[in-house]
Amino acid sequence: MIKSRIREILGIRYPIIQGGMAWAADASLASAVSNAGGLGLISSINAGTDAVRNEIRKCKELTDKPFGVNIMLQAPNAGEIASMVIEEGVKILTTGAGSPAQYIDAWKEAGIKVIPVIASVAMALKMQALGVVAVVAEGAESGGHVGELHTMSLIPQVADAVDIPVIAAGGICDGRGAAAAFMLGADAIQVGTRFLSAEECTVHQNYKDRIIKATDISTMVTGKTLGHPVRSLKTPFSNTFAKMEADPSVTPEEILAFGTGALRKAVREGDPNGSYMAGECAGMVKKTEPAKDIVEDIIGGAEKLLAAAPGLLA
Ligand code: TUI
Repeated sequence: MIKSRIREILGIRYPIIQGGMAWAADASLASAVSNAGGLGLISSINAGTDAVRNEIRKCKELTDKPFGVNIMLQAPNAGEIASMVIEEGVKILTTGAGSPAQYIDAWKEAGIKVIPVIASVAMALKMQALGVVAVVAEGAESGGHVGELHTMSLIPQVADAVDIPVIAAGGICDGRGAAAAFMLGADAIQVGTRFLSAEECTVHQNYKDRIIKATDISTMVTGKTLGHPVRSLKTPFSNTFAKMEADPSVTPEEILAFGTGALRKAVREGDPNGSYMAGECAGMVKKTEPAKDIVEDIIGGAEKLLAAAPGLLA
């Protein structure tokens, strides 16, 4: 068993949380991960606030284990979601793509444990000062919206800077990545991309097929010129997006309009012209399997490697 403060804080068996992936992380996936002993998360990015509310209610029926909600702070309905999770009695929140400072007092008053996703030491320190229970430090290997630092250098710097537990994210897909994250000072890991291939994940089959076919060089980052870098699979959509960004005659508004709705089209419809967000480790995802097998493979693999670590010494 891996020692971890996070297991006790969140009431979970294994120190693994599932990424709150926009449009993809719903009650089906979150309850499967929670039932497997990790922490499942429901994304706030869905067909509106009431759709997210429904997913929370469904999840309560599908598991009696702890689960949480991820709030994407740049979404137009973030404020509405922030109140709705209190009404629904959600106990654990992760937040992404910004600072949750304006909501923290209300959430703490409601007894909610808040875990912001951060991408720098400065942001980790700000969040610790707000009284959050942990941070997810997310390296730029991740899929979706990314920061600048990568996991290998981000995790130890954040772990040195804060006293609260650090959950490592970005590029972690199997027992080797998990073991490495614990060695870097993490208390737990967050995994996104591999769970996209889970049997219980409701993304379109085309999305799963693209992840399973991906190789090491299948992802790219677009959106830097817009101040919103996003890692996704290389597709005609992402190539066109990159070309538009490089063309001075194309305005940011035109690029944004081109990108609007592209993730939903990929996740829900399998549209070849959609945005297939995925992390660098997509190339390591080889098959569809139950979420329970994914959790056990990652944690079991890490335990074996950590137990065998003295064997690495001469
Ligand atoms: O939020 C994510 N990843 C996401 S959100 C998302 S939704 C989307 N939909 C359509 C187009 C684009 C995105 C897809 N993937 N990860 C968490 C994360 N948060 N990564 C980095 C950060 C972050 C960055 C800056 C957190 C805080 C921060 O602070 C800035 C500041 O100082 O306020």
